[in-house]
Amino acid sequence: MKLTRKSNAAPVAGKPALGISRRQFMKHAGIATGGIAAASLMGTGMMRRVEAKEVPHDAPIEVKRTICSACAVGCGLYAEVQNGVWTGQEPAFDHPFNAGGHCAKGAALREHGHGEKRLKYPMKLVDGKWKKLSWEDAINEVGDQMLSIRKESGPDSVYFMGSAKFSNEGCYMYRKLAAMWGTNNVDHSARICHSTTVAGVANTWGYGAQTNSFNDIQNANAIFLIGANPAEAHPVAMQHILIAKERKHAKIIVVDPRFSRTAAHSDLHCAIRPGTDIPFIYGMLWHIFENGWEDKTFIKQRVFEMESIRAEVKKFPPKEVENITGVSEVDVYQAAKLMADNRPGTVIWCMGGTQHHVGNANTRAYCILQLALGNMGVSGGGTNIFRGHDNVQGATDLGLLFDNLPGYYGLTTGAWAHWTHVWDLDMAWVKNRFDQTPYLGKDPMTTPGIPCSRWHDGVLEEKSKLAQKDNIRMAFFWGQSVNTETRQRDVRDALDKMDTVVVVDPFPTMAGVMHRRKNGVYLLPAATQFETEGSVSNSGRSIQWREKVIEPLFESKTDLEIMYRLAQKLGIDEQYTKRIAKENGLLVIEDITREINRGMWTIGMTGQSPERIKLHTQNWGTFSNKTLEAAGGPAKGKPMVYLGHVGARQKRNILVPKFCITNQNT
Ligand SMILES: Nc1nc2c(c(=O)[nH]1)N[C@H]1C(S)=C(S)[C@@H](COP(=O)(O)OP(=O)(O)OC[C@H]3O[C@@H](n4cnc5c(=O)[nH]c(N)nc54)[C@H](O)[C@@H]3O)O[C@H]1N2
Ligand SMILES: Nc1nc2c(c(=O)[nH]1)N[C@H]1C(S)=C(S)[C@@H](COP(=O)(O)OP(=O)(O)OC[C@H]3O[C@@H](n4cnc5c(=O)[nH]c(N)nc54)[C@H](O)[C@@H]3O)O[C@H]1N2
Ligand code: SF4
Ligand SMILES: [Mo]
Repeated sequence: MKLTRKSNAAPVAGKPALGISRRQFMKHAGIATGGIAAASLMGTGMMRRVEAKEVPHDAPIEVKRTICSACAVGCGLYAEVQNGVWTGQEPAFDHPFNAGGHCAKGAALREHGHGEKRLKYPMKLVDGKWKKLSWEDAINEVGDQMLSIRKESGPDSVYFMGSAKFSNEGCYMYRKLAAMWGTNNVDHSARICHSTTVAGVANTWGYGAQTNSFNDIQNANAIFLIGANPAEAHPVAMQHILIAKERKHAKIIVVDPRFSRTAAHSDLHCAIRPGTDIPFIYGMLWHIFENGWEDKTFIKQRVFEMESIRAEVKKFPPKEVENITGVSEVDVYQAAKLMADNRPGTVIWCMGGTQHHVGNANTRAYCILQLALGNMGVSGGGTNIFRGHDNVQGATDLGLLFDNLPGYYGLTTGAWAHWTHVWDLDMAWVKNRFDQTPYLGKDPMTTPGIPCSRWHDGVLEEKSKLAQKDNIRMAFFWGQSVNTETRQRDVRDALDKMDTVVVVDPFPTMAGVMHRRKNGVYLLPAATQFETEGSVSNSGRSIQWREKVIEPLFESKTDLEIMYRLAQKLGIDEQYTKRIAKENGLLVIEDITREINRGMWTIGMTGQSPERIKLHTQNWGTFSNKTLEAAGGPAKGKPMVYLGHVGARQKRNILVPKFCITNQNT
């Protein structure tokens, strides 16, 4: 059946179009490269012929292994492709994380491959109207605009908003692109998500990441969730929590102002007043110390400064805690006792803990609770911080941040020298890419850029107050939108004021439309991660490979291709890709993974070769759902590829904290 139509009306649900229902249309046809008319952004004059690919019923099914992109659990799924069209999907029954489970978000993944709302080709806003343009013109115009702003205002006047939706390779190359353009004005959504955790936990454990794996939660006897609602936000992680409840009778304590869907599964729900997490934790510690429930041996052997905490906790007796948090003495006591009686216990937090002006301190308080109970460095214990986007762990690890280079190397001259060496470049060349004049006494290359939560201040603030030559005049919104930020009026004013706005996204996001501009907005269609391949790090630090499911839809291009084309236009492609091979004019993704491995010594991301990651992905079924260790097959005896300190506990992917000073495990 060949489907071709001229009408601009999309088939309506349930109503026959072309003699078939929309459901049949989607099921049997799918949409392939070439385009379907979009009823969304384009005027009717811009509608194009629909060219849906023919998929006979008996077309052979090719099965691709990919990873859900909707949250950081990293569930595996089998994508079914017929004749180049993504026609079906199954949750992977043999995947060690999800074991055939999927949530509603994961079940809807194939939507990415339908293309109904996708951006189809490069467009720009001209006198209030969207105009189609070729990729060549788009790259030329955007690049020329960058170069002219660079000449007048310096490299810091271009902002690189990046994405936790990129693959590891995409994150790394985006950070590198900003570095080689000569700016630290690059960031992504971790800033408004878990950056408080990353800093707080790095202060405590040495590396800001979830310490154990999702699967290891099955080994916990107590599960303490504070400011997290995985029943809705990380549903497959909730499965591991419920397994612990069912098999081990693990006690579940939920500390949340709301009676959430997660709280509905709890043994104890403490409805604290929002923002009172620290007094609540100190209230628990008060009972722990008062009753001698702390792990004295653990503290003696492995914890510094618990005496200072003990002194501080004295200021939080039950009446005071009830007064601040609104939770009764009985409930706070009960929370402490359940954790003390059911060790090892794990502590889980998410946005209810991080999105506060004291978010950093919140995360440190949660860690202190675990140190007092001796719940660290053990299976079933740990601080299990559920990250948000599918690759927010990877994006953070790979330094897609305004104050870091990949691997948390910071921005010192030594850190730059390290990465310049990895890139096989001359340090003077990289340094020269940056503005040469110090601003407010600071050297631009070693000065943190502007965070993604405040990029608009870089546009609107008086320029004499900025540690850069001029205001931000142009920004890329590359896989991160602006509706997710606070201070929306400032965001809109900033979008209005800039010379140029460039959205690089599979969808025409809010950044493309919430301004009041008539000109100077570009929409560049990015392919999703299902139209390319690469590695992705889940919240538990496991690294997996996504196979390419389908070719980029419509005229979209992969993030890496767009970055490479831009680098070519800017005349920095040779340096940008010096150690990376090219095939058919595109970067060899595995070479990027190899380059990452050459530089990431700090967090042990040095043995994660593309071959090893692919091997593990090809053999999901051999890894245990409980320990993540392969029971047989080519990876027999090995844990699933993951990041972090290597120690005796590596089989269950447990990060052995630096804070613990014994040499027992490391
Ligand atoms: N369906 C869906 N799933 C998602 C996402 C999505 O957009 N949709 N986004 C993903 C991302 S990026 C993230 S970061 C995660 C977020 O995942 P979660 O953080 O688990 O979800 P939230 O609903 O943001 O917040 C969790 C809980 O914090 C509580 N809370 C609010 N204030 C406080 C407080 O002061 N103290 C305490 N203790 N609790 C408080 C709220 O009542 C809420 O129940 O979800 C991921 N999964
Ligand atoms: N009011 C409110 N604001 C919030 C939050 C909240 O709970 N409430 N949560 C905060 C949190 S925790 C977070 S993490 C942030 C999230 O902030 P954002 O990251 O801005 O959130 P998303 O809307 O998921 O944006 C991701 C974008 O990436 C695009 N995308 C998907 N795949 C790809 C790809 O392969 N390539 C490219 N180039 N783009 C891709 C998507 O189309 C989408 O536009 O929001 C924060 N802001
Ligand atoms: S839990 Fe997360 S990764 Fe798993 S299917 Fe749901 S959204 Fe996807
Ligand atoms: Mo997030």
